[in-house]
Amino acid sequence: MELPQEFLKTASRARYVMVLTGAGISAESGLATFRGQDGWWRNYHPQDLATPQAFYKDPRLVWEWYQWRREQALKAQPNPGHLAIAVMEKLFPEFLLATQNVDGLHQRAGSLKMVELHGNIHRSRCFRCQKPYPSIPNDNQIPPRCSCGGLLRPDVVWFGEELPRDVLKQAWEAASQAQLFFVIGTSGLVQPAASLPLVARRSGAFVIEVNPEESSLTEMADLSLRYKAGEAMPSIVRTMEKARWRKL
Ligand code: BJW
Ligand code: ZN
Repeated sequence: MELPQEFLKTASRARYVMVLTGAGISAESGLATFRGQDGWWRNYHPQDLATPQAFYKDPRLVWEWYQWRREQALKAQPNPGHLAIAVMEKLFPEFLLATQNVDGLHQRAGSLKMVELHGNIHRSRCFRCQKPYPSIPNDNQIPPRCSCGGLLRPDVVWFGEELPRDVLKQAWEAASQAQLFFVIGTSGLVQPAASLPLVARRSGAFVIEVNPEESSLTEMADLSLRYKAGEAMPSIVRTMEKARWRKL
């Protein structure tokens, strides 16, 4: 893959690097995306599954959807895209991965410098008192119950809900400092995550997109690579590593 000189030069000198990922990075691990041909929102309405109102109306349906996805995520393996990002964090003094994914695959690939913007499917919390549960309790009831009697919900961020404040603050700060910003496998339609590359671009970052399809962020990116993440990322990371040795 030919990478332009301007990108290589930025990559060879950058101190601050940020990566935003979306469902597309886990597609090659066999997990469905949201939008697009085989995406969840092809057959389901987001408002029936990914809102607090949906859970209030039919907690069992929502819980079972997440239960199924939890099982799929546990069966899945991190792919070369996840693994390359875990390597990338070692190349730069300041690095942050902000993922919109809830599947836990980045952590399993070894990423440490990361935040989860939309929570994590493997944790739960009480819908009534907000008590956090670091895992999914073994309970015969669907959904399981909190010690207060309330229903447990997955610890994810649904439409209309605020993202965890500390997480968003950290991501916003990293975006405004980034010199190089990767947008990988996201349609860039969901806010506020989709604003992070714009914040970075406004502060002078070089923005590079990796996505086999055009996205709503394509237009603002300095470079768009029409590849699958698992195909492109290992070679991009290797090239950046060499460029840093040589210090172009
Ligand atoms: C590949 C590939 C391969 C395929 N390699 N690529 C401003 C304007 C308009 C609306 C809003 C606004 N601000 C807020 C809103 C409302 C709303 C919103 O953004 N709506 C828009 C959709 C219109 N946002 C919110 O409600 C957010 N909350 C909020 O703003 O709160 C404000 C508030 C403040 C104070 C008090 C209270 C509230 C919350 C958003 C939460 C999103 N939640 C979900 C579910 C999470 C849990 C779960 O997983 O079930 O997050 S929805 C879903 O979309 C999920 C994803 O993280 C998110 C983004 O999707 P993503 O990752 O981009 O996936 P896809 O499928 O869209 O794209 C996949 C891409 O991969 C495609 O481009 C493919 O081509 C590509 N691809 N294979 C690389 N191999
Ligand atoms: Zn409770």
